[in-house]
Amino acid sequence: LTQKAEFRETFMKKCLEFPEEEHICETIWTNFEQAYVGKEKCNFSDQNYDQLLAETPFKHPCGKMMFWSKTKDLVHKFTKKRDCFFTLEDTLLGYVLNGLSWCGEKGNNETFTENCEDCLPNPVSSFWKIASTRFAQYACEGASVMLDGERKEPYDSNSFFGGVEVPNLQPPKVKDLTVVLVTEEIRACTCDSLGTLRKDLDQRIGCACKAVTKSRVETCIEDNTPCGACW
Ligand code: N1C
Repeated sequence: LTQKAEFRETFMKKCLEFPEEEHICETIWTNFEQAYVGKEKCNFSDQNYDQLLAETPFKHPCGKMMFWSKTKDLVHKFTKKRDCFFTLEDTLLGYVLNGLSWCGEKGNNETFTENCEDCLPNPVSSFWKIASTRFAQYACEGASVMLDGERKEPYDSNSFFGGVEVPNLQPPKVKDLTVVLVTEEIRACTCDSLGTLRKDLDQRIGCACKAVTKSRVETCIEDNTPCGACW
């Protein structure tokens, strides 16, 4: 199997798991491929994904969004099989492309899955940048973010969350942000103590911080604690 055939199989298998109809996955694959095939992997433009994103609109409730930064495994364990929060990886494209790496090359129609991310912007970084932008723009009402309270700077203005998603939250559509700060020990937290978050977030968007221990979140995952009852 060529890298492309193997990559296509992975893509289709994950797409069908979602669960989508076969012809929809075929269409998405075609749009996905045309974004990067035959193009140089370096200096990649976000606009290459416009068609793909236009053909694959978000369908989850805009008032149940969960962002994250440096809490990838925990947040996905938490949102999985729950309908109270949706991360980008709980949407079709985010689910399919999470953990994958892809790029093309000028002059041929191959797909490569290695060394795709050794220059910036590349097809992978561009995808997460544009997908995160659109994901944040789609948010409404109350949004949440899970941050790692054990880091020196749980909120990093240079992360995808701080640099791309926070500036793309649209007030007055988005009313407030709940920060779920995951810690080892029980403690208090405020949005003002999270670096430049309060400054980076539009003044019209309210902000509340809730500290919750990692073991509490793990218990909520195990017990399938209902929405809103974990913190
Ligand atoms: O830089 P980050 O986290 O703050 O980005 C996370 C933020 C989330 O809210 C997502 O909506 O941005 C979105 N996002 C993804 O959904 C995603 N899936 C996989 C951003 N990045 C994503 N990845 C990969 O993880 C991607 O390759 C990028 O480089 C990392 C970012 O993880 P992070 O630094 O923990």
